[in-house]
Amino acid sequence: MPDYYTYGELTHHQKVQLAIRNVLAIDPSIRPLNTNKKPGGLLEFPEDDNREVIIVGDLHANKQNLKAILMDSQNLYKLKQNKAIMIFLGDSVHDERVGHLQEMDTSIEIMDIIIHLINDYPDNVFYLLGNHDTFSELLGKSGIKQGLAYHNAVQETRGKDYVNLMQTFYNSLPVFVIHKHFLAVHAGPVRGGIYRDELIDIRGAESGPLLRQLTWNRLNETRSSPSKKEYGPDDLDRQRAALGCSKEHPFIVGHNPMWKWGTDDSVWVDILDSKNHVILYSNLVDKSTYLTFNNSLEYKIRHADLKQKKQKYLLGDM
Ligand SMILES: [Mn+2]
Repeated sequence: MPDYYTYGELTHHQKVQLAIRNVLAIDPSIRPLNTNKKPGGLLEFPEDDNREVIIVGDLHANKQNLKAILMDSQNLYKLKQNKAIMIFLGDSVHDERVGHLQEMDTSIEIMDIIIHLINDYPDNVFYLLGNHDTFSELLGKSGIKQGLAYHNAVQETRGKDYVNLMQTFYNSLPVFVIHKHFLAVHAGPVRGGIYRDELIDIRGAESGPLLRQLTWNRLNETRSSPSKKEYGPDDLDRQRAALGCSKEHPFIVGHNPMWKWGTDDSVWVDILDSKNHVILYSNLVDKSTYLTFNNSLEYKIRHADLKQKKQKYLLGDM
């Protein structure tokens, strides 16, 4: 990497290398080191951190929504001024719309934008690992192996080394957020809850099943005894209690859209008897939904304007 450069001069490889370095260099007071002295799975923002928080749900390759959120309410400017942080709940790749499951170019493009954001604002932009953030051939939908298709597309466009760098990037990501005003994770709590140290050590030798639960669990919809892969309102409360949080502490997740229960939006508040629980998706074509916390336990559900014209000028080549 040259000493002096403009971002556009870097190669794609250098950009993702820089992002890995930035993610691993998050201040250990916010990202505590695990038992192997490596950056752990937990982001824990200090009590005196009063910056606004912008939370983006699963984008599933919808870069228009991401750009609209950056432009909405001066959000990009607030990141620049260190007045806000942005937390992605994971699963930014893989267009999930019927008829688009095979398209992977948009996944590559949206990760380029997120990597750019992390590199421009490493103290303000945080990306949590989602279950789609992988090249695993085990990941699929409707018979299409999305992980493998993404792997092949990235390899074809950027080469094998770049695939390895992206895998390193995904392996470097934090998984869970503790903030004085909310908790956040991609999918949901571990059944029964786990402790702070376990969240920090989430990539430890014995932690695979816990990491899997945090990135795959779904809210139990049958209201019968939940399976190991499903959480219920009790699990949300136990997870809060294990972290010393009250039952009022909002618990924000993505992963598990609930359109079959109704709504033309992509946010579900306290659904199925859950309390102080939000499921957020940000991938709709006609709505760009996101959340903000402004120094209280009360969040705002926001919709970014999808018709604004200033994007090109302010976002440049993002
Ligand atoms: Mn997911």
